[in-house]
Order: sequence, then C-alpha cells, then structure tokens
Amino acid sequence: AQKEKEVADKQSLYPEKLLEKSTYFEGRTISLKRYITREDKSGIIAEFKRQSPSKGVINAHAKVERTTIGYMQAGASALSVLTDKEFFGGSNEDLSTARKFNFCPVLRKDFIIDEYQIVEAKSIGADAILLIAAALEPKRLKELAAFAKSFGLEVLMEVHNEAELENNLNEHLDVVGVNNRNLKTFETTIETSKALVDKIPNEFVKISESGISDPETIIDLKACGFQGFLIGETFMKSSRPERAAAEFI
Ligand code: IGP
Repeated sequence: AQKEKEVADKQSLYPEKLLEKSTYFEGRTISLKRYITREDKSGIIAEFKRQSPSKGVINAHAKVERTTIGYMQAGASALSVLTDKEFFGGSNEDLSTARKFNFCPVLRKDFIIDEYQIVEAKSIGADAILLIAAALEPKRLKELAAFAKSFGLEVLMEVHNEAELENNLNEHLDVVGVNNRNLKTFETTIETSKALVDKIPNEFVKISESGISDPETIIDLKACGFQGFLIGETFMKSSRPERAAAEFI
C-alpha cells in the first residue's frame, strides 16, 4: 500500500510541477492533422534529428533555430523534433526552441510509454505526440492516446505491419503513420507504406515515415493515398538541412 501511495503521489505531483512552470499549458494546439492536409502546404513533416541508432551521428552542428525556421520557409507543413537523448541526441530544449521560433505544429518524437511524458510534451510546447504500436499493448496505447487528447494534444500512431494497425485503431488517434523502417534490420522500403495505405480508414490522416530520399517518392506515395511524409535524414545529413529541404520541396 505504501508503495502504491508513493507511485500515486509521484504521478500527481510531477504534472503539477510541470503545469506551474510551463507557459504552454494555456496555449492552443496547432493541429497537425489540419496542417498536413492544407492545400497550400507540401504535406512534409520535416524532422530535426542529430543522430540515430541506425546511422550514428547524422549532423553534429545543425542548430535547431536556423534549421526549423528554414524548414518552414522551405514549405514544410510541420516539424518533428527528437527529444530522446540516449539514441537520438535530442532534448526537451530542442523542442522548446523549435516551438518558440515557429508557428506550426510541432511533433514530439520520442518513445512515449507513460502519462508523465505526455504532460511533459504539452509543457515543452508540443502539439502532437507519437505512440509506437510496436512498443505498447493496444489497451495501453488507447489509454495514452485518450490522455493526450485530454490535454489537447493530437496523436500520431506509428505502425509497421497490418497486425499492429488492426489491433490498435481507436477513436483517439488523429494521424496514422506507416514506418518504412524495419526496426529489427533498420532497412527501409516504401513498399511497406504502399501495402498498408488502403487498410487505414480514411477518417485518419495517413502519413509515410522514413527512408524518403527524393521528390519522386512523394509523388508516388501521394498517388497511393498518403497525405503526409515524414523526412529526417535526407535533410539532416546535409550540412545545411534547411537548404536541402528547400531544394527538395
Ligand atoms: C524519419 P528518416 O529515414 O527520414 O530519417 O526517418 C522518421 O521517420 C524516423 O526518425 C522515425 C523515428 C521513429 C525516430 C520514425 N519513427 C520513432 C524515433 C522513433
């Protein structure tokens, strides 16, 4: 009972601290869903990612401020910012910086498994969170999605195969993303996206993630029914990611 109380106290205490400290709680969410589908935008969610488990260091010198402003000037629909430190070299501060300098949806890219991280996402200025089907039980994924929605955050659910998709569709999701990267082999193929697109109900915004390296692929994915495209490495591997984005978009 004592242990249970400790856990409960911890859970209720931390969000309060975050709530008091953050100026973003009152702030309105900028809808990722809406921005991806805006006619005047590219549908591209441009990602700020310094390193990854598959590629190691991708870009050690890029600055969040210049890169994200440049991404949006290039015509991106939204931003994705890695906040995981261990595997991706990111931080909450990176996301807050992107937030501060841009008026657009900002996705918190991280491995979310707990309510605390969702409150934190809101407190650092995110508009949307990522929930990875491969990392969560369906019941837990749905709970976390509902919790995020209660803070006004939108939810991107990421899947890699049909079983993950079918077991996890629920009314709290806004965007469904197909990750082209096999997390076991790190290989990417857009065939993964093509195979799943028609199985995603049209009420969700559909995006394709990872391994997109040329504009022709976007045309191809669009023709299959994708509305959004998450691109990281193709931009970040350039010494000036925002220029790479401008040339691409
Ligand atoms: C971007 P890429 O191949 O363009 O750099 O991929 C994005 O899809 C990738 O970073 C990603 C990711 C994730 C990172 C997709 N799902 C989950 C961390 C956690």
